[in-house]
Amino acid sequence: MHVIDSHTGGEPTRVILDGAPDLGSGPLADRALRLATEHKKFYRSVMLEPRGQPAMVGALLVEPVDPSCVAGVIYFDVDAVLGMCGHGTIGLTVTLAHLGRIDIGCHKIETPAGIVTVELHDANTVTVTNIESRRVQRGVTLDVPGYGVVTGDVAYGGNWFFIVDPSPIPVEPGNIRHLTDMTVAIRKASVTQGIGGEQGELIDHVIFQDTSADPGVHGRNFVLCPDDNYDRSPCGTGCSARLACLAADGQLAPGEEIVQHSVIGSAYRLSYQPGPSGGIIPSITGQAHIMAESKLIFADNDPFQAGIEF
Ligand code: PYC
Repeated sequence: MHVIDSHTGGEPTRVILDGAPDLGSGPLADRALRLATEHKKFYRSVMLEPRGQPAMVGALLVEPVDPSCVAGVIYFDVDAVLGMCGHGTIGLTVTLAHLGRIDIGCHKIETPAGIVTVELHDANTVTVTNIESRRVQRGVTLDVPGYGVVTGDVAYGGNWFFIVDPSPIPVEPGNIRHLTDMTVAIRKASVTQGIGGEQGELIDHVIFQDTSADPGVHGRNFVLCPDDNYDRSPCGTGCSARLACLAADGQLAPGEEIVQHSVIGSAYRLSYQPGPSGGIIPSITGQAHIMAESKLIFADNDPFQAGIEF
């Protein structure tokens, strides 16, 4: 299996070029469901140690349905198949350029959540124009065992987010263990208390939004992903969901740009335009760097052929 690894603001993406199971040729959402239900062992083996690393997101290249797209892609982490992935799309775009498959300029990429547009500015810098994003519930209270009542918004940005602003814990690297424990407890409470998307979709990510002392920086976030790892980048789909909340609250005007930092200090530039269905169309600009071009080997006599499971 040939893969190319990149990182977007520290958050790794592994683009799978070959060697994956055949998912057929229907809509990407159907192919993503097939990956989630029939090929869990496959995608876990690519993400788990020793071949993968914590927080890594896989990007499986597939044939797009829409021929105007340069690629189709299905994203996943070790525990879930994702609707969309912002940092992964920045990493994928830089990888496609590295492979010589795209040039500087605008291109379309098909994902299970819909078609997104990417603009490659230079070898590392990409703007993703995401699918329409929206806030679906404001000021939802959750009773979180061990932590008490927590209030947040439910919003969609290609994945489902519970966003707590202001963060109850300062968003800084020294607090990552504490931030992880509390956000995991919040996600579990959202499931047991039936809080999710309009169609009962599960909250798969939790965001704590903090202020930033850095001049010109709007804020610093901590984003919990489905695999209980935190996003090293500011999370493209999470920033989309958060932009939808800022827009709904009248706190950011269309076209106004802000800089969002992650807990480790990597940056995205963000803005939005009004969407056709009452939500917003987010733009996320960030940078990715290629780290490795590798061939993964899954030898039959390898005791950890399927990865380290416990
Ligand atoms: O950037 O959208 C994102 C993302 C989702 C999970 C990890 N990163």
